Amino acid sequence: MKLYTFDPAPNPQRLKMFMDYKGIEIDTHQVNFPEGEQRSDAYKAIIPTGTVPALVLNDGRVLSSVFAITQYLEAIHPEKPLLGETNEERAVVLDWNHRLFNDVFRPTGDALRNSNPAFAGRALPGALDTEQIPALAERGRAQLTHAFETLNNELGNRPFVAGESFTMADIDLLAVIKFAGWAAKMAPDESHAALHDWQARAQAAFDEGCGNT
Ligand SMILES: N[C@@H](CCC(=O)N[C@@H](CS)C(=O)NCC(=O)O)C(=O)O
Repeated sequence: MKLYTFDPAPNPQRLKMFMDYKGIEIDTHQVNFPEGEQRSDAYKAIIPTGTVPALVLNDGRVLSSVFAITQYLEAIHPEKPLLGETNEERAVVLDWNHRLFNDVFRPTGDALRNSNPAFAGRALPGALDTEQIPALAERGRAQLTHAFETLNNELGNRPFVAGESFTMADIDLLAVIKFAGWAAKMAPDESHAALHDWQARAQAAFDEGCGNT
């Protein structure tokens, strides 16, 4: 099994936090993003999507999404579960993974990649080169504003994103708030008290789980 990743990028961050919390170590190649290694023919011959993270299984099959990689790793390392323990919890965590990816991660990526000159000609992650569409950056920012508002309303009534326990849904939200901070220069403001309280609680639970306290 071999992991291809670039730890500072946002989706790799989600996976790194999952692995750090659970104490999982894997033979890893850090893809050289600054030099565009993910866009090279050699990389795409191994990982056709040209994205990170990607996990090559022992039988040669490739997993190219954090969703699938975390499902697989949780199945073979069930200790310190992060994806829920009952059928209902697993479904709720999966629902949050999907929602946070579509409604918060992707809009943040849109805001960055459709406005920053560094992404001119490659406004989408991966192998398809596309031009920037400035209106998508605006739409991404509007989606982020809406997401902070709705998350703040929802997180006032329970300790963690998916309920009573710290899960991958909390890791996803911690990671995307960090991503939005540098990529879109947007963060929860003083009106988002519940979101701030949750953030402190979730960060403490993460640090404790990693053994950093
Ligand atoms: N669906 C993938 C998304 C992977 C993705 O978009 N990765 C970005 C880094 S966060 C990437 O590889 N970008 C390549 C590029 O910008 O060239 C997942 O769930 O992990």
